[in-house]
Amino acid sequence: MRPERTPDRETTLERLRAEVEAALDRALPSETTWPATIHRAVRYSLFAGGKRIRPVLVLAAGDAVGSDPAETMPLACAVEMIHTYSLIHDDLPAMDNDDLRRGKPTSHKVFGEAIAILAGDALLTRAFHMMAEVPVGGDGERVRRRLAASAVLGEACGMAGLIGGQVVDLESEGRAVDAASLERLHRAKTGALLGACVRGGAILGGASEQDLERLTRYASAIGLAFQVVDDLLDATEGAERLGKTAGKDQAAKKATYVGVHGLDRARAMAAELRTQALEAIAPLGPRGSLLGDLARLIVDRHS
Ligand code: GRG
Repeated sequence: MRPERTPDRETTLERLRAEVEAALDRALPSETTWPATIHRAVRYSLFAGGKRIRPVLVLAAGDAVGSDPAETMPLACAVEMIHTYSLIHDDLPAMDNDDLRRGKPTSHKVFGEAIAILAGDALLTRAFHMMAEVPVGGDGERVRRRLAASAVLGEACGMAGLIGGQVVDLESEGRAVDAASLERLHRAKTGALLGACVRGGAILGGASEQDLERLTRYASAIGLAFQVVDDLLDATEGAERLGKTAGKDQAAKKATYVGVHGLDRARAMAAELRTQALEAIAPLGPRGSLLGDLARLIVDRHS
């Protein structure tokens, strides 16, 4: 089913994306700043044309709880930096060894492995630096929320989340994986960071306990749906549309939803997760409309 999105909502998502682009640009030194190589490498990957789903999720979660975007933008930038670092490192020869990302040669192909590793490290470091940039003597409640959101982010990209998922993903190559292990792997590798976008955005926006619980259920569903759809796209779309090597999962004997459940079942699971996400935020009414659009976008996307 095609997503139902009104021109107004399309425009809102486009506007949020543009605001994220501008904030990311402001958050980083120019390419001529010393030492220029690292700034060129960081900017090369960060501005290579990512869809910006994660930062827009942060802003949408804040919007759902009535937050000013200025409160959630530092986290929006931080998650995109962390996501980009994970892609740069994932593409390295020691990991997935890929030549193409976001439609361009991968970082190590352009800058060499050492600088690609450092570009990833720089993005990860700048992400937490941004979260810590609260004016000294500033409002205590804002500091408390920043700390809480930073803890959520740290957990999501740490050993129980992104890193742990990547370790299990590497260890699973060429091995039979059962459905429960596959779900756990996907929830860690992909779902944890997406979950941190939603929960972190809500925390920065001052969500009530009840809204936070609803948004956590939403995040759990879209986090898994994102990777199920990624597996489907890898199996069904070409490299031109994806901007990365297609069919890689099967070639590398990766543990995927398509491999374990088959195409039809994987499609049905993605649709079911979209329904679960929409049900979780239904009590928010119009406040949750952007998050609803994003859930549809995540499941119905083609790249
Ligand atoms: C190296 C610590 C470390 C982790 C790597 C990101 C990752 C974990 C692996 C990359 C391969 C993969 C399938 C990751 C799952 C997350 C995912 C689907 C990334 C692609 O996200 P999109 O589609 O990409 O949002 P853009 O380029 O649009 O931002």
